[in-house]
Amino acid sequence: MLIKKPDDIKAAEITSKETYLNRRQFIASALGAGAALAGLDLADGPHVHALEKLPNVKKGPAAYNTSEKLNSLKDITSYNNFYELGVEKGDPELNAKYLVTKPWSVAVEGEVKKAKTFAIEDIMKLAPLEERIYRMRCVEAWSMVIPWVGFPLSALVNLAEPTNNAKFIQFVTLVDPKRMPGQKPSLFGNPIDWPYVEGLRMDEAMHPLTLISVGLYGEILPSQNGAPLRLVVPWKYGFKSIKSIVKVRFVEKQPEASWNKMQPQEYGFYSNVNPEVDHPRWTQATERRIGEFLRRKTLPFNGYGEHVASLYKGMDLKKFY
Ligand SMILES: Nc1nc2c(c(=O)[nH]1)N[C@H]1C(S)=C(S)[C@@H](COP(=O)(O)O)O[C@H]1N2
Ligand SMILES: [Mo]
Repeated sequence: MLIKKPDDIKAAEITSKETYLNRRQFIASALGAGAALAGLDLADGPHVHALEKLPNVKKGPAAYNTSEKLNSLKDITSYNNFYELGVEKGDPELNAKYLVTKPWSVAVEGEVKKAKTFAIEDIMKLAPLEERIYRMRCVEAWSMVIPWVGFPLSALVNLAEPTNNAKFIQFVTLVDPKRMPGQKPSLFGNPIDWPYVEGLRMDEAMHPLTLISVGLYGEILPSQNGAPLRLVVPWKYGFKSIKSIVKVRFVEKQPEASWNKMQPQEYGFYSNVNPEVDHPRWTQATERRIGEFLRRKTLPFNGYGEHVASLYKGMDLKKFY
């Protein structure tokens, strides 16, 4: 059986994340040193970004933009998962200032006819920027509505001219402990085997809902949200939407993806939002929209089923979770 119920899980199988957090909290409170021990800069206070407005952003297709109430900029930039900037939800905002994103380049490589390294400035001009208002659903059962700015990943793929061998794309995040203090060697061990990597099947990558995002709320992407560019795949759990990308690698075989590699029985490669497949340790049938009190029902494919369900026709989504 692939999906285990909570009582089937042995202590040894509890995620590295949970062990890491418990150990960290234990040591921190035992020594009374708090976050300083983890090398995080809590004393400094949140970093206020001098964000830059993005010019010429057009509205995305109405069929894709949800009309649900947006989460506030504050919610979107202060409650984050970004382990490179720390493992607590508030850490990425506090450590955002370290993530300097100029200069930045992205290598497009592997099974393509036009391998090329792009400067971020050129990526920004690769395709017209659109506002895409998407529901985002984290595997930890919280969700937000975010007005992304970006362009379909397909624009980058088409430019690269994949060969017939290109069946998947792997994405790779920056490794640089100076700019990503969560990557510094620590007493508590590593929450993730850096770099953070993720992958999509080629048809998922080409789907018009799949974005390269370079901004939100009309401005350049704040560091804590994955500056200067990140993936956005709204029908999948949030961890597929990899941040601060430096490499886009076209490959023949299903590539490694960080959470899937660490805990394959908890996190599948596909990771489509599915209220019928519970996480072994909690339900995925409901979720908490950040800013709301009552839980909502989680929708299949996070509500994007009419657009994406056909990609998985004939696949057993309980097996390929
Ligand atoms: N490189 C990298 N990308 C990442 C993560 C991470 O830790 N490192 N966390 C993921 C998870 S679990 C989620 S839910 C989303 C959160 O994106 P947001 O903070 O912009 O809402 O980013 C994803 N991308
Ligand atoms: Mo997540």
